[in-house]
Amino acid sequence: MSISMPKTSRTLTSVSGAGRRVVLVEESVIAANAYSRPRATAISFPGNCNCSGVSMQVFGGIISPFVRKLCLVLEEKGLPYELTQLPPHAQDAAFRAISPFGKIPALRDGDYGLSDSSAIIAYLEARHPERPVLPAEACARGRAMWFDEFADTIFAHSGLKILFNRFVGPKLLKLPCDEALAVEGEAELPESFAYIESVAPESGWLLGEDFTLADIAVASVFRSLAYVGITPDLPRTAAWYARVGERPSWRKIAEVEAYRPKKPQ
Ligand SMILES: N[C@@H](CCC(=O)N[C@@H](CS)C(=O)NCC(=O)O)C(=O)O
Repeated sequence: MSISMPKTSRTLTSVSGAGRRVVLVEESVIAANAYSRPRATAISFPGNCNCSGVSMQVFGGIISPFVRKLCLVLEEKGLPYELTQLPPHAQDAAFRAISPFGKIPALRDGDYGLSDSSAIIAYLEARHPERPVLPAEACARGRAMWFDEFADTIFAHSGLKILFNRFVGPKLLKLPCDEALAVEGEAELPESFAYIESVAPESGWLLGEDFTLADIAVASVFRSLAYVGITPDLPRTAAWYARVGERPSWRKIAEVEAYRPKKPQ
């Protein structure tokens, strides 16, 4: 998919939001931007740890399941970061320097940069092993990676055909929509839904007692599908997804997702 590039301008703005500090450090005037709201967006999150200052910067719009997945991992780990919402292929130099193919998300950590949500999460897990999102035990670790891979390359692969062609393209980018592709995605999704229902636990999480990347990756795709009116309706899946929704990390990201900057006067 190719996306035409926005023109951007930058200003420094501070706002307060929902009982916690939200700092808008950059305004990007982005015409019909699928991945950021117009006039959004770099938002700093103090994190739950005692770290002061923000060193990590995430690039990408939160509507993307891959960007949301990464932000949820950062929240679960209590790491402070700044989210700069921009679309794939944005010309922002800092972003392009670390995302060679223009894909979102990308992460900058000091002078280190990386793209691809799974690669970034592997890096974060190695660098910040406290509050793990990947199990240490070999079989469980393999299963976690399987769910991440399933979520990204099977579930999201089908879901994004619908999201792009029924929401992002026509509503945000004003691009013509490929309805045939959306229909194809719709036809593919039930197989993923049936699989998720077959593995969704009656209680707890996909890998047992610990909430892991497996839950984050799969739930994040469902959240993106909500933009096109698709919600989990199979019973075990719906109950598991509701439990995910209770996580403080999920609630925080939901706030970000609901956040609308005030229009300039
Ligand atoms: N496997 C990658 C997928 C990233 C990805 O495809 N992101 C989409 C946005 S949801 C994108 O950047 N698309 C633009 C493109 O494929 O050129 C990850 O997990 O980060």
